[in-house]
Amino acid sequence: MSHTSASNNIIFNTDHLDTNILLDLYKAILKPRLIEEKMLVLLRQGKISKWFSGIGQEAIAVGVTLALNSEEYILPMHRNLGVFTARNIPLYRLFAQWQGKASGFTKGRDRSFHFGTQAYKIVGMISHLGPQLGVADGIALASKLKNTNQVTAVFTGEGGTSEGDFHEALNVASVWQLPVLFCVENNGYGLSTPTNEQYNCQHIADKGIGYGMESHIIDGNNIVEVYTKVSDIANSVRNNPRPVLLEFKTFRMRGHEEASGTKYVPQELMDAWALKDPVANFETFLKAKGILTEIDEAAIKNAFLNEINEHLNSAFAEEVIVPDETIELNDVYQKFEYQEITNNSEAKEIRFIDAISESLKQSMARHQDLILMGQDIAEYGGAFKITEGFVEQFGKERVRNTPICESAIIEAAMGLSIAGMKSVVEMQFADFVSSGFNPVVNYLSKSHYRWGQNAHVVLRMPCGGGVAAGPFHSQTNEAWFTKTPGLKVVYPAFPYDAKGLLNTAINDPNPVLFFEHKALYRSIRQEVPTDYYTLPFGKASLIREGNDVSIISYGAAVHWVLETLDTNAHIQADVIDLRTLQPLDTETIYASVKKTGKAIILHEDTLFGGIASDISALIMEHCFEYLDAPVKRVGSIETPVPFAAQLEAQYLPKNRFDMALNELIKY
Ligand SMILES: Cc1ncc(C[n+]2csc(CCOP(=O)(O)OP(=O)(O)O)c2C)c(N)n1
Repeated sequence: MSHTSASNNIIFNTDHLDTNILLDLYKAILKPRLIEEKMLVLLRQGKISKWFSGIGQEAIAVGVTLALNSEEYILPMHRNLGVFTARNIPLYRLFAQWQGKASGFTKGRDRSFHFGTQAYKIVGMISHLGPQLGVADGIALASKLKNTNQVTAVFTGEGGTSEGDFHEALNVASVWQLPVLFCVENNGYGLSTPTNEQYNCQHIADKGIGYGMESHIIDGNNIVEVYTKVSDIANSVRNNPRPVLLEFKTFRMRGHEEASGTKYVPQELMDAWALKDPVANFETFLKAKGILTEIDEAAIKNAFLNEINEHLNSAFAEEVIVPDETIELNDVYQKFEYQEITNNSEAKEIRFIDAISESLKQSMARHQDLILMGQDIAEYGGAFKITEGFVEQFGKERVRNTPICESAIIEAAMGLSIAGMKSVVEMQFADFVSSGFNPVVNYLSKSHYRWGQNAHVVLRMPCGGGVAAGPFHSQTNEAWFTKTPGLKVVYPAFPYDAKGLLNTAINDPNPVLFFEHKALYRSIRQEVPTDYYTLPFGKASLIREGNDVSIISYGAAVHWVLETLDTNAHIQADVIDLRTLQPLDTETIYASVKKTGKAIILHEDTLFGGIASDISALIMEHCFEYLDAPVKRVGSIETPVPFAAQLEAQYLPKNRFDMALNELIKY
């Protein structure tokens, strides 16, 4: 039976679909519409807060979701209620989520569609829109590496395609031939911005050619077209993994969110698109074909309305969350049962850089699901040659050269974690993490707290000055991250610590920023066990003991402390090498300060807002009665890191430390 028919403005070609599928599509597209209509009433009654309407766009979310298998991940956006309903999430959980109740998905910690759920293979957005696209790359990479023959679908509006994340994610997906369906819902406006102020080409699908990527334009108001075309494309991608760019033409029939209105949208545009309503047109079509009777329609709608009301009642009846600080704090990080691994293997004197390399190599051998990613890390061995020879040993699938796409690669690392794998990402220089800053501080750091999803990712950060490399290859930017709950920050000073702590970082399921000072790479040597071992986070090392003063430091600055003490034999100091900054070993600091009565903190970072400020404040708060002098901080001067050697020497605190220490001793 051929069902090609025009209904108002939409042609439904149902040649290959039987009646049951058509009715399933109808029910699936109707449900989010009925829920939204109810939400709009509740909004007017002041019973819910913000609402981002997807009315008029339901065919896309629903059609794409039904075209995928339930085991395949979908990464929806703020207008994609249809993804959630088509995956059959119990409605009370959605309602509870929107009301900030405990049986939602984020325990009241995030709003609207900002959540994911592994049970339904849905990964919700963060507000920044674009990062979803790179996360999809990571999930797809995992499925490609595991040969699961699955596709991943990710959504964005046309506004979101202007973000760098879009470009990076499509580029990476194409270079790596990842099975991702990039679904662009082109609904005419990004908040109030029309498409001609958003991009300057005819169709977003045209951009596919620039990425070497197949693309299609699909009528986003036609549920049959969306479902059949996406089903065909998804099948083809499962057999032949590759990314595909899909542009769905549609229209946003309501305001960006309900409070923002639609005054800036010409009425004739609204009227024209109202004629293309995806639900009403499909309903009319099905009735005209005798597939849907009036009686069936009433029964279906009644059943949905009853379900909505029943589930709403239980969400409204649920108690509000009673805040408990301990519960909140305990959910920031995934629990990590640290396993102490020691060995009696022979020790060899190696350089700092060799210790990092050994750790990576032994961890790669230990964890088959560990992937290394970074610019030039494969055959070339990385900017510092740390991964030289790794490709021969572990293959190019696991030792991955990346395009210069810090955001997309960090997002892809998040995606790998969602798909149950782990990764180490090498920043070529720690300075360049700023190009991937958003996913670190907003995606990786907050996911566990928001919806219980860990980010099993280590970012390796070759950092620091003293190498005459100027403002963009010398920074020590740990304070950008110690400020952000959800991240761990490790900063070793010695080869032994570097190896053991990097091994632990790779075992830890939380996001870890691992700082490696470049000036230490080839200058610091130490006896290090040749076999694999771990060291715990949050344990400083007391590398010298004395009663005069507590010197607290980390990274290259620890070596400046030791050099200074070598020329000041009259000073007997406790020297505390923090080793990890988050978690911070405050116990060791307090015990030492209570013993010596004096504390000085030296770090390479500039002082204002650096971690020395916090350590100083903590000492004041916890050890005030024991102090014989004000706590001293010594750091770099408040300028960018200068290039010329004599300027850099003035910038760095190394030469000022001696005087500051002696002043404190004399106080
Ligand atoms: C990085 C970032 N910039 C700005 C915003 C504010 N904002 C939220 S949604 C939106 C419009 C998005 O337009 P589009 O991607 O076309 O999706 P639509 O809302 O039309 O579905 C804007 C500007 C944001 N959330 N994140």
